[in-house]
Amino acid sequence: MSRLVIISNRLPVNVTKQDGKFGYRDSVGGVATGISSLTDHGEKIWFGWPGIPAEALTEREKKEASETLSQKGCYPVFLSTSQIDNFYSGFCNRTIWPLFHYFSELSIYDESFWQAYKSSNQLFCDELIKHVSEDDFIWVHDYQLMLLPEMIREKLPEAQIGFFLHIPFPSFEIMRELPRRSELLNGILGADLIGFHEYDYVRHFLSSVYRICGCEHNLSKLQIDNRQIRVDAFPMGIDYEKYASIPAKFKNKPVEEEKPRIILSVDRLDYTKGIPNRLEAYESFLSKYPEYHGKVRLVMIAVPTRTEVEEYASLRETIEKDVGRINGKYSTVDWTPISYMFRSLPFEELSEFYYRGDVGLITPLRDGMNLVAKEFIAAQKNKEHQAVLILSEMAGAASELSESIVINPHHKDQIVEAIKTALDMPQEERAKRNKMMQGRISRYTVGRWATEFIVSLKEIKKEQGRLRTK
Ligand code: ADQ
Repeated sequence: MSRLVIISNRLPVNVTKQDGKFGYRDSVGGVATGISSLTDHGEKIWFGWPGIPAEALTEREKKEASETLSQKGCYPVFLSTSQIDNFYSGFCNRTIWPLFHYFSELSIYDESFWQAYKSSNQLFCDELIKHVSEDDFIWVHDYQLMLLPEMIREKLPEAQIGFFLHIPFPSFEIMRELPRRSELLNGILGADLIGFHEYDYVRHFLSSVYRICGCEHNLSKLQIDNRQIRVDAFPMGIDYEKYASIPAKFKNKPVEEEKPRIILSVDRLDYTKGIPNRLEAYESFLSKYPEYHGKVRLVMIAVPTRTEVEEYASLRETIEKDVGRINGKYSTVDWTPISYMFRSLPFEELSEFYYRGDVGLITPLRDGMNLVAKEFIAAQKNKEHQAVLILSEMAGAASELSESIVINPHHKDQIVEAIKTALDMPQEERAKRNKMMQGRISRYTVGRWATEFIVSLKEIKKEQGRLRTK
């Protein structure tokens, strides 16, 4: 019986070691939730880095951790400290991440980063090959593993391989800047099914493949060496019920209109998320509409991320200075205009903020999808006082959440007016807009996303079988 094999940079289990003792903590992100709802596709196994540097473990300890993890269907790929620095913090987060989000001025190309990227992808491949066969369905995730589909194909020519990119795929004009562009594209083209969140990313990918590798496409199909490849959009959803059922938990707490009303923002502290732009617009709003002083509060929750990369540390400083300046300028004894939290919140706390928010302010400069926007809208289900979502057109989610107030994050005055419009929007209008968006995101959940991807991968296998027997 074929199995479903997932490969991502991180395993859904985090391994820690303290005083010689191992700890295993599940970190169930969106992908793991989607995969867990795939009940009809046989056994599922997962490959990824368990979050601990290889040097922290002896050979015996690695064996012990591997045995424990394999009971959870997880197979660890142990990355060394140098691979974590040059592969993960280097090529992944200082070369690819900024470039694919259109921050080309921040993208650094360093030959040692590239070598580490290749050798790390090879390490994932070597681990995988020990455990899988050509009967399995292999699903590779994200920008850290773009060379992997081709590497697996070399070892298992008949394997069914899917690849999904969670970040934007940039236009050819950006992609052409990358010194290793053709190696990366050929790496991805080792897959049979290539998925993106949005049609725009599909279009960009096909155009780069044509202009850089010379491969023509027919709609969403490509033919390489007698192998047909499908490229398509699979917009990732959320576990809708988990967020839609939030209000039940707060039933006993009277949630009349909050005083002051809450403008909520939640993201990783990343330069792609447009946090300084958001603060600048909020400051401008306070200056233009003084009648809202004391009546609104921006609650900004930023999760620490990639703190070892310089740009993230300096961004944090900028944000903290901005928050301090705005609070210094406008605070009174009874009112602080911004509450800023620099930490990750457990689901219970995060959901309380989603529930209490009056306006969701999500302003990324680029974002593959942005699941926070969908979670916020789902959390409005069954709530008496509906909130309004303000969403950047640069987030993949904007095409499914078109009833939100869609803004250009570079247009400060537009954000200012959007905040005013959101605060003044009548209840019926809020409810009408949210209902339409909830309808859409409740149908296209993360479970459906995973199912459609895997079913498409299986269809391609059948199709290829037919082509071969013709
Ligand atoms: P991210 O850039 O991390 O993901 P996003 O999709 O918005 O962006 O968030 C992922 C998850 O993080 C959400 O489920 C959210 O609840 C959680 N989260 C955010 N802030 C939190 C906090 N303070 N505390 C606890 N949890 C928090 C990347 C891409 C996105 C794409 C996803 C999925 O950059 O564009 O949507 O992958 O493909």
